[in-house]
Amino acid sequence: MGRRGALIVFEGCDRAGKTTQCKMLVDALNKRNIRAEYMNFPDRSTAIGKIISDYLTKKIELPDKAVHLLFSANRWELEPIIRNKLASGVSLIVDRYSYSGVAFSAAKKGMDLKWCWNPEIGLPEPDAVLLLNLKEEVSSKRGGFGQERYEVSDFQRKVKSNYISLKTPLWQFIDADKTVEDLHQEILSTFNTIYKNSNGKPIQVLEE
Ligand code: NYM
Repeated sequence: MGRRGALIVFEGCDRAGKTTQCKMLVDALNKRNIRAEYMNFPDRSTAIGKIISDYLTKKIELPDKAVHLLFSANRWELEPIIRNKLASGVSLIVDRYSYSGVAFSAAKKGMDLKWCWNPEIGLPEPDAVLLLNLKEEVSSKRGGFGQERYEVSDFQRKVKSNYISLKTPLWQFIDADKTVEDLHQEILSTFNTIYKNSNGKPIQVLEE
C-alpha cells in the first residue's frame, strides 16, 4: 500500500486568486508524478449544488439557515469520494471548504459561528488550510465583483474577520499580493512540506 493523498484547502475572500492557484498546483503536481485532483465547494454539479447555484445567482430565495445546511450537505454528499480518493493516494486540492461555509453564513445577521460550525463536525480535516490573503485596496483593483450574492465589500470584510476567528494551527496565511507565478512557486514549496508531513498520519475529522 502506498501513502495516502494530502487534503489541502484553499480559503480566502472572493477575488484572491484561489481557483487559478488551485488549478496551477494540480497541474504542477501531476507533471511531477504526484497524483492530485482539483475539487471545489460549492460543487454546483450535484442536485444539492444546483439549488445552491440558483440561490447564489439570485434565481431563488432561501432562509439563511436552510441554505447554510445545503452548503454543508454539499460537502457531506462528497465526503465518501474525498475519503476514497485520499485513501487511494490522490491528493485533493480543494477550492473552499467548511471554513467558507462558516465564514460566509456567519457574516449574516442572526447567524453565529458556533451554530454554523455544527454541521461541519465529522468531515475530514484538511492537512493544511492556505488562506490567500489580499488587502482590500488590492482586491478592489482586481476588477469589480460579479453579480452573485455576497460579492459586496462590506460583506467580504465580515467574512475576513470570521476567517480569522476560525484559524487553527493548520492554517497558513499567504500574502496573495504578488504575481501569479511567484505565488504559485510559494504555494508549491508550501505543498512539499505539507505533503511530507502528512505521510503516515491518519486523516482526522473536524471537531467542535
Ligand atoms: N460559499 C461557499 C458559502 O457561502 N458557503 C460555502 O459553504 C461555500 C463553500 O459561495 N461567494 C460562498 C462563497 C462564494 C460563493 O463560491 C461561491 P465560488 O468559489 O465563487 O464558486
